[in-house]
Amino acid sequence: MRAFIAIDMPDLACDVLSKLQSDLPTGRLAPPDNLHLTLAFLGEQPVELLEDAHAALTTLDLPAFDLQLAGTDTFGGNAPKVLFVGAGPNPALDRLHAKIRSLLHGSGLMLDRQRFRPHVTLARFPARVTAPEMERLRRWLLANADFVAEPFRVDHVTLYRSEVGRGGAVHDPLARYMLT
Ligand code: 3AM
Repeated sequence: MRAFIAIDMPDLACDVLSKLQSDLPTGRLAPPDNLHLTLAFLGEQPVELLEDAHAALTTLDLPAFDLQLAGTDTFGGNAPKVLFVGAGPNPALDRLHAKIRSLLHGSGLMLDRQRFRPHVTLARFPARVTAPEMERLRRWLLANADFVAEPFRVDHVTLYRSEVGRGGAVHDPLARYMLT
């Protein structure tokens, strides 16, 4: 089963992000139901291992905190793959990320070593983005570089199953872990 752990976007954040998406000049938009901030991508794993990970995650014992989405950027440099909204510096978010990784490692799940770049993906791009599209994207990024959302409370994280099909990924929540 392909799985990941993420922070869900509350309705208000979804509305703001959908509005940002609405004037995006190019790219395949992430559906509103799929908007999330990934904390850990577990990849394809045997169900037994995911059950162990779930048991470990039930011991998650961290406080709820506020999260502010801010800024827009792309991954992929000159060949952008993903357009996203970032998050301002947030030690509580970093602690949550580190704790989840450590719980997953403790349960036997090996994760890729990657720098944590907290983000909410708004759109994905095909392998080839044409020059006019790139120019429109550049303008959009300039116009939205100072984007700042209202902070919202993060009081849980969600374990998702991700099924990749022809129409994109479908995310099914499997379990929720509360922050107190
Ligand atoms: O948070 P986003 O939507 O950017 O890109 C995938 C998505 O991230 C990412 O996991 C999230 C839920 O699918 N993802 C997919 N394959 C990945 C991989 N091999 C990956 N992240 C890291 N390594």
